[in-house]
Amino acid sequence: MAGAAGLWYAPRLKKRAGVAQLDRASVYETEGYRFESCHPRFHRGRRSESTLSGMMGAFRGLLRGNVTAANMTDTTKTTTPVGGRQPQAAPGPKAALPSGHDLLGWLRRMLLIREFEIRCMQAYQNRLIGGFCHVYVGQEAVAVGTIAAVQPDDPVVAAYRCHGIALARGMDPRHCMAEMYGREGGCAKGKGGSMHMFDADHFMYGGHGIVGAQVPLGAGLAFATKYEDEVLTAGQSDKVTLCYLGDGALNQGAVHEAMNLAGLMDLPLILVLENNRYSMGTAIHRGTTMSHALQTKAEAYGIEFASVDGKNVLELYQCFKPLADWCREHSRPVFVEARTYRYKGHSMSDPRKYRSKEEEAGEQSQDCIDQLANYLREHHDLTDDGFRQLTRQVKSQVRDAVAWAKASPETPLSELYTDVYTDVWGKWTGTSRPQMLREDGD
Ligand SMILES: Cc1ncc(C[n+]2csc(CCOP(=O)(O)OP(=O)(O)O)c2C)c(N)n1
Ligand SMILES: [Mg+2]
Repeated sequence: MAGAAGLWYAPRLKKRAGVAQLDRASVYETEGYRFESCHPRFHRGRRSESTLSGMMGAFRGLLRGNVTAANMTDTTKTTTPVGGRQPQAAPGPKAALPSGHDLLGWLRRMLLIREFEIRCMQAYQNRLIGGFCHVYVGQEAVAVGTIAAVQPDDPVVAAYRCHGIALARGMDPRHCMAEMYGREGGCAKGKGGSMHMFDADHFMYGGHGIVGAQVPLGAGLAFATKYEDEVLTAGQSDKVTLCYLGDGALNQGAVHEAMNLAGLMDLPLILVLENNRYSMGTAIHRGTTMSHALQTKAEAYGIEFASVDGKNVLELYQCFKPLADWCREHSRPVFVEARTYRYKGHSMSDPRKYRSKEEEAGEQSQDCIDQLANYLREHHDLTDDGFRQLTRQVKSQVRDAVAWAKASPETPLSELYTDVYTDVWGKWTGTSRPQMLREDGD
């Protein structure tokens, strides 16, 4: 796991980088265990030994039988929190909204994502796009509102429903569409497709197909930025990592391991839970404990929690921005549930029999694009004509992206083994023995 690997490597990295602070790393002797910590600054505000002795104390208590279900759940008692922290007071008041001009930019981006997705669905039905295809229709406000609240060089990592997030992050729709079409001009040379939108120039570290797999990666990214800032350059951690996950990921072990490390290591990680109510055909309450009180998931790891309306981009931004700023300032993780809905099926082959037409219509009546457009009509000078013009511009941009993708060459076979893994031991040439396995003179 990326985060754990980072922890293990920390003292060695410092040595390699020649950072004098290595000497200040501490060795703890507790309860018969000896372990070495990273630089004390890296453990800001917590004492590792209390974690271990607290755990050992609880363990001994359990053995003696004096820890019961009753006193384990008694929240009125203050105990030394594992990881040294409990969730702290929610950050201050809501953020101010940006200018009307910026809000128009958000509307344009949300329209772009929706049009992009509709064209993807058409192309998929016409068999021009193959493989998996999970569209983001209905969830546009989440990507646009959260990305507007962070800096352009803050790392972003997502699950497989990632076209919208990549576009919100600034990926060129041409490269995104060419990836969908499996063409050489795609962001991953057409080798990843729908689930693997990756754009290092925009600090977008991919869509990921294994449910929850991006969360340890997100923790690792947050660890890397923090380590670089605080240890290698002796500065302040000034980046946050945005890590998106679906409600289905809540039940993945790796997500909980990563949350534990994030809480324990004060990682500047923002987990954005896109709660669209379904994990494939399973409604959240059928597959997830405490689905009515998801703050419990974050509290368990001492992580700050908030739940926001994911269909109202203004409300979302106003709540989310102070949390993101707080995460950056305090270098502490936050967990934000964005309540949203996907209008289409899980993927292209889903007839949506697990939910009613009435439910869908009810959710769509609070459409995120309509809500923002209405606000701009009421509070700024957006006219119906202006809205139509915006829609026309976006349609033409997506038409251009499709034409560009189609004109891009098919990815040649010679690309089959390139960029798959870093060639640490020399280029893999198919039938020859990799360099690492060769004897001298081979
Ligand atoms: C580890 C793992 N288990 C199962 C799957 C199959 N699978 C693909 S998507 C999905 C549902 C995930 O739902 P959610 O996290 O809510 O995301 P959403 O599709 O709603 O965006 C499942 C179970 C997988 N890709 N990876
Ligand atoms: Mg879901």
